[in-house]
Amino acid sequence: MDEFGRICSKIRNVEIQGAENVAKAAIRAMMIRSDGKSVKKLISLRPTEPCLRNTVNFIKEDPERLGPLALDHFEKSGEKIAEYGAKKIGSGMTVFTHCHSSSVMGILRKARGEGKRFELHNTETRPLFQGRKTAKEAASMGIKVKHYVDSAARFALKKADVFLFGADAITIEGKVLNKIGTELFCGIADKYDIPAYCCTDSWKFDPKTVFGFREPIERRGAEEVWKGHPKKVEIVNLAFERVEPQLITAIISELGVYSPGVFLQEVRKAYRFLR
Ligand code: RUB
Repeated sequence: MDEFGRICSKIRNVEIQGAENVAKAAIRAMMIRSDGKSVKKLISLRPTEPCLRNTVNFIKEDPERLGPLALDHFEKSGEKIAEYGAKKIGSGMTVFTHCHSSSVMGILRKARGEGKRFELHNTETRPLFQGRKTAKEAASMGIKVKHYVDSAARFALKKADVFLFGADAITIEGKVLNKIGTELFCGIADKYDIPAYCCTDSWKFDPKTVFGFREPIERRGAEEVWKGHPKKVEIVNLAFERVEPQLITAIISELGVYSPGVFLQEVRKAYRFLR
């Protein structure tokens, strides 16, 4: 297997995970190969990833020249998201998060770097345990971490002041797709009046949804959940779920901090082809 193939298999098996990391890996892959077939293959690896599709489309005419511009976009956006998001965290607060989002990690790093002392409650995120990556990284930043099994999320969230989560896709209806469990936890946050912020680069917006394309939800292999499960038991391993905009306090992106409806207006202003 060559380097292109190795990157593809790491994306497929979630060794490279999180929408932005997947998009950045695709840039590396396209520096190696960017013919039509390779581009199609890259896009097919994770179906609920408009950031991957947007990035590939942005650079495919000239990956050598445009790849660095895309990376520069992610870097500058990340700084802005961290700056805006860190304002939502104060010393003595407890932050709740689910899965592993580089946008959320950037916010935690920034807030910690500003000298704020806060606690992180996070879920393990079955079946692939991305929550462990979050917990390890946060602990190495000097943040006090309490790690919970997914079904203890209500308990963990009730004690939190703010819920920060990432995004894989944002649709024209203002729905956010993120790791399975996110809408369940947003409903709990709503019940306890805890603000729930989606932290994301605007490249997660899926322009295809403007034309009535329904963002698909990736269904992954049964063996991730239960190896050797009884044949008569169907395993439903959905990677993501849709969060209704009413459950989202605001979307924190490089464009600013806006309710989902206003975020969409800002996206329209920022990307001319959507006007
Ligand atoms: C990861 C996940 C993350 C988003 C955002 O799912 O749901 O919250 O991708 O991540 P998976 P980022 O582990 O299945 O890829 O902020 O890094 O783009």
